Amino acid sequence: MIVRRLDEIKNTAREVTPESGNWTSFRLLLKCDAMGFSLHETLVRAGTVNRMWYKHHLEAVYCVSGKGEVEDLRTGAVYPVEDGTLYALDSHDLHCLRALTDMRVICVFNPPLTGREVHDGKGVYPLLEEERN
Ligand code: 9YT
Repeated sequence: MIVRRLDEIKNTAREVTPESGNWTSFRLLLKCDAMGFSLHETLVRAGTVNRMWYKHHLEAVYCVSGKGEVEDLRTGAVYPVEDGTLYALDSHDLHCLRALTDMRVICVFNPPLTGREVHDGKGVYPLLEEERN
């Protein structure tokens, strides 16, 4: 059994902030944990606009605090996101998450992230095979 607390992974390699500073993600479960998915708590900072396209991954995002909106960039549909809202990118949807306040979201990725992925210019994470702890 794996038991892990957020405060144990703060300031470790499992805490990731991109160069933009738009968000910080705490990777509670990664590929190396061999669960078949990764699970993250992500703080998305107020006022940020985050265009993402997970070409290689499915992602589910469950908001537990804050307010924002997610736009499906294919259809133009905009959905409010707040405590209790889930969105699932079941079609590798190109999307944009706008945070109106600081938001805490719980994210699940399949296949799991290794923890070393960095968004490219299109907001895509590459598919990485190697792991690190
Ligand atoms: C929903 C969101 O903020 N995605 C960007 C970061 C992602 N949650 C991650 O890499 O953990």
